[in-house]
Order: sequence, then structure tokens, then C-alpha cells
Amino acid sequence: MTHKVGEICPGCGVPFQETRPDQPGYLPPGVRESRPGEELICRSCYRLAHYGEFLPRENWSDEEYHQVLKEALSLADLALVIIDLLDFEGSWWPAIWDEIPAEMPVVFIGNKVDLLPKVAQPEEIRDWLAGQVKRTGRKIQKIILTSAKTGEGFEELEKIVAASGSTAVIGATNTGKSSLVHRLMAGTGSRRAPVVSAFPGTTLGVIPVQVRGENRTLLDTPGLIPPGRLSDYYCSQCASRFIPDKPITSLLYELKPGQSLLFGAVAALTLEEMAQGERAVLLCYAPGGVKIHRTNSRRIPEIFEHAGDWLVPPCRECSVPEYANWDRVSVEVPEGQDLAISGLGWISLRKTGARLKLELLPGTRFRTRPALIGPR
Ligand SMILES: Nc1nc2c(ncn2[C@@H]2O[C@H](COP(=O)(O)OP(=O)(O)OP(=O)(O)O)[C@@H](O)[C@H]2O)c(=O)[nH]1
Ligand SMILES: [Mg+2]
Ligand SMILES: [Zn+2]
Ligand SMILES: [Zn+2]
Repeated sequence: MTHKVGEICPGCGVPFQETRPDQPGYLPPGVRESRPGEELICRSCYRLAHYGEFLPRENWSDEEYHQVLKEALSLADLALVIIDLLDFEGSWWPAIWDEIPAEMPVVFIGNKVDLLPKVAQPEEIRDWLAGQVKRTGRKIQKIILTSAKTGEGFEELEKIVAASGSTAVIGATNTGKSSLVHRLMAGTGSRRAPVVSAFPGTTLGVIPVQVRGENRTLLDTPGLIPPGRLSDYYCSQCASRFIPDKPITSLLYELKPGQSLLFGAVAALTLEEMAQGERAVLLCYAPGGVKIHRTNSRRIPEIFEHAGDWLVPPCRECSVPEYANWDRVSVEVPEGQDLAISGLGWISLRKTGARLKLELLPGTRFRTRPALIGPR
């Protein structure tokens, strides 16, 4: 199925409709006819772009997502698979390979490279990504680190995209697919632009962007919300707290057994035991919007109860299971490895391995992994 230009909202990809004002795609009756030739976006896109008001998408099932992805890939001859370097666990699901035809060339994009700490070496990060992809057995054409914000990596990416007729940009929500399309469009003369926002689920349908004067199309797509992503359990007003707006810094903490690090009131990490020595050294990598606090583990229930405004996120409006009902697991983290929490960030163990108790909302995913940013 192809979309004729003008049938769908170029902001979110939903077909225009004139009957349900509270739903995406709404344009008041007659508006399109009275403003021919104008680039109109639907009411919910307008409110999001101009007032930051977000309408969380309803009844969006995995089934629907797969359908839309299939549609985009059926129109494409190149796939850009995009992950968020700040949240690999929350933006990557290897099963995506099952959706992409085996013969379709794939470029793997590690986006938001501008947000990595300055000490991160691009070569090492690329090798790390290559190692992760290799385990899945899928051949890819290239790995490129990009920043849709600063333009890093786009010279290389643009050459590849220019050689392809139709390029689908796919990946989890909030990885920066629409931002990437924006940057690829710059200078192509196209005025149709997908809306970008910090809320997951901004793009709702396939948005074809025609490169003016050329027979080329970019296909922006909605993102899958990967299961178990911590940030998705909190309200849409908290969404921006989980998205860094400047390079993250690694914060170093030393913990003795029984001491804890609180990530807002959304995750708690307690040192149970070290492999050696008296203290464990933890480097924490988390978005600046998440306040980190060190305390004695016994104090956690009391702190969480009164976290209120100072230990954010969450905000007061968020409704999530209370602390007593969280998941509690003991995790062995070897020296030099990361413990990554999907949708939040990661800690890296230096000097000695340790056993940590991790407390999180039920269902939140985490894993230990080789350190993304090597010890220096
Ligand atoms: N610093 C930085 N921020 C980025 C980059 N790319 C995207 N963002 C931000 O990440 C958030 C999500 O960007 P979008 O382009 O809307 O992401 P998307 O993948 O299209 O998201 P959905 O449409 O919801 O699936 C926005 O706040 C962007 O400003 C980048 O390279 N660097
Ligand atoms: Mg988008
Ligand atoms: Zn729209
Ligand atoms: Zn909230």
C-alpha cells in the first residue's frame, strides 16, 4: 500500500480524518479544501509541536506495529536500523531481524552519539555494537554512529542513503528516527517533516518523505515500545527526565556493603558483597533528569515515601506499584562489566566485581554486559 501525498498527516503519519477531534489525524471539516497547497498537520501534531501537549496513543498493539513495519519495508530497498546509544537495552530487540527481508541491505545506526561522555572512543563504541550485532548472526552493511542533533556521522550516512531509492528508518520509540529523517531531508527541498518529541510514540504511521527533484523516498516509521523499558512505566510528563539533553557524565560512587544508590525513586541498587576490598567503585551513567542519591539501604522505604519533589522522577501524578511490591533480585556484576537497566542507564563496576541487590518496578528489564565505555 502506498500513501498518496496529502492523505496522511505529515507530522504523525495518521490518515487525516474530520470526525474525531480528540484523535490523531483530525482536521476540522473544510480546512484542507480552504487552504489548498498548504502543508497542514493534524490537531494533535499541532498541539504537540507548538504547546508540548501529548496525546498518548491508545490501543496500539504489537500486531499493529508489525503491520506498519511490514508496510514500510515492502516499500524500501534499504533499512536503517537505529538504536539509542544511551539506552541500548531499551532500544534494541534482535527479533527485528525477523521482520527485515534477508536480502535487504541494513545499516546499523547508533544515534545520539553527542550524548555519550567525551571519554567514549567512537572506534570502541562501534566495535562494541558490532559485537552485539554479531551475536545475532545477521549481516549488516555498516555501523555508523550519528547525532541527529549535531550532524555527526551524516556525511557517511547521506552517501549511502543517496544511492538507495527508498530508505526505511526503523527502531524503537524515541531513538531519534524522525530527527534523523529531518536531518537527511535538510537541503533536499522537501517541506513535509515528521514531528519530533521527547514523548515515546510520536510517529504513528509510515511517513514517506519525497526528496524533491529526485526519485528517492525516506520512510519514517513508528517505534515499537520494547517490553520492560523503565521509562515507559512513568507518566508522559516524566518522559523528558529519562532523555538526556546534554552529554551524560559518569558519576563515581564508592559503596560499602549495605549502602545503596537511588536513581530518583525509580530504581535502587544496594551493595551486598564485593569480590575483594572494602568498597566497590561504581560509575553511574544516567540522564541528568534522574537524581542520584546515596543512602543506607534501611532508609529506602522512608525516603521513597517522602521523595516528593526532590528525588525525581517520578512526579506526583505518576501511578505505579508501590515500593513494597517491586521486583528484588541479586545480581553478580564482574569487574569491568556494566549493569544496564532498560530505559534508565547503566552502572559500570571498576576495581572489583560485586553482588548487588537491584530493586525495580515489576517487569523492568536489565542485564550485565561488557562495559560500553572501557576503563581508562
Ligand atoms: N541529543 C540528541 N537528542 C536526540 C537525537 N536524536 C533525537 N533526539 C531527541 O530524542 C527524542 C526523540 O526523538 P524523535 O526523533 O521524536 O524519536 P523517534 O524515534 O522518531 O520517536 P517515535 O516517533 O516516538 O518513535 C527527542 O527529544 C529528540 O530531540 C540526537 O542525535 N541527539
Ligand atoms: Mg518519530
Ligand atoms: Zn498528525
Ligand atoms: Zn510522572
